[in-house]
Amino acid sequence: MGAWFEYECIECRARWDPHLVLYQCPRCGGLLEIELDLEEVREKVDRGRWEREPLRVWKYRPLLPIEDEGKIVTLGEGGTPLYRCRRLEERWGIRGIYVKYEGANPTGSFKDRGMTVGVTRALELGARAVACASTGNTSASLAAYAAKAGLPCLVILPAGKVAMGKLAQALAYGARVVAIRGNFDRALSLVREMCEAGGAYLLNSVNPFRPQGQKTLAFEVIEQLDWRPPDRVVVPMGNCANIWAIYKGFLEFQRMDLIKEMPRMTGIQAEGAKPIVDAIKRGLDRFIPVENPETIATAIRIGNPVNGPKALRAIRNSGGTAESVTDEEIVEAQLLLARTEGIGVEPASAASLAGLKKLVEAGEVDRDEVVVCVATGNLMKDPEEIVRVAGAPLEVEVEEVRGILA
Ligand code: AN7
Repeated sequence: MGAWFEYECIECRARWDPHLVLYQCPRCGGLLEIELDLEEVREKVDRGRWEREPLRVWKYRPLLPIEDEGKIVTLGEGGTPLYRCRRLEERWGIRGIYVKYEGANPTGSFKDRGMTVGVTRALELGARAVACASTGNTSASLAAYAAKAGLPCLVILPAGKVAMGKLAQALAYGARVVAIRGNFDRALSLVREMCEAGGAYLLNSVNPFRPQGQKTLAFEVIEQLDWRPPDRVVVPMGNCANIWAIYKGFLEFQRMDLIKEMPRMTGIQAEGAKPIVDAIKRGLDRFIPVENPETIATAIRIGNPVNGPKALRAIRNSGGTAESVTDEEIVEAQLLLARTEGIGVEPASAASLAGLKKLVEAGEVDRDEVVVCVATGNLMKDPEEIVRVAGAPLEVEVEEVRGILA
């Protein structure tokens, strides 16, 4: 290998120069991945120094495929808490439940891990603008990092289906925001065509530099659990990059002999948008896209996940599984997590916890396992449904308050 990292096609295994701008394999059209020369990485890692450094994405610089440290665009992402949920463990009778709280990232979701690397790469490759399609969080994150980098940013959203908090973020950070009368899948194919025709650098997760940043979640979990991998990691799936990225992180640590066992990667989708869950349950090699995806968890309202083939590999290669949850189960888990553990997450994030509960009740997950649920985004992103379910506050005249509270 010439450089210490290259593109590799997950289908035909062809390798490509990482200085090209590629979003798919030029030979077969397959999804691309970044492969590192792990021997070279190993030489750069000083384990003793590593363990003393605080958690954050760029702590793992030797495993992050960028070339010019002077170009790094960072808002201080990563280093999110891993909460042990003892009250939930007791309630559900499970040995270990942890929540990796990605809502603590600079723009409130896990996307920041990928964008710090992706936007840095955009600068390295000389991009003059960046773009994405989004159900909300990707656009909020990209808009912030583009602002920090001084790059113009275009985002295409499904009209009326992006939570208010996320929309406000993209607008505040100065992105050019276009809403189409169509769903996310349509928005992505549009922006992809535009980027491939030249112009902007595409920062959806078909760009394999994004998952390279997101894989640091796995590294942090391993360190936070004192180098003992959990039995299972449960991840909500939309476009399906994150479950792959986390799997990839564990795989790299395994290949570097830093861990022995690979956690079982377990993906959760919403009932109305579950092409990957269907493929896993029916043992299919390919998934069948869902025409009109629908769920209250708008972040994962995606019917044709571009990274589906990667998700199927992550789940199958790690001995994991997949499950779907209803909107009711999602909201119930969201409230439960907030009320028993003090952790505020958005609906899509609560899908991981709702899925864990369902899998344990079905006997598919052993109560003796230690499980990490990934809480991908912050409660404050998408507060409307919660206010509706939890009930608006009681509104009274000033003089009436004492009477009510007495
Ligand atoms: C909170 O922002 O696709 O399976 O455009 O915002 O890696 O797609 C968001 C996805 C889970 C799913 N949880 O992750 C977008 C977008 C939250 C999310 C997912 C998303 P992937």
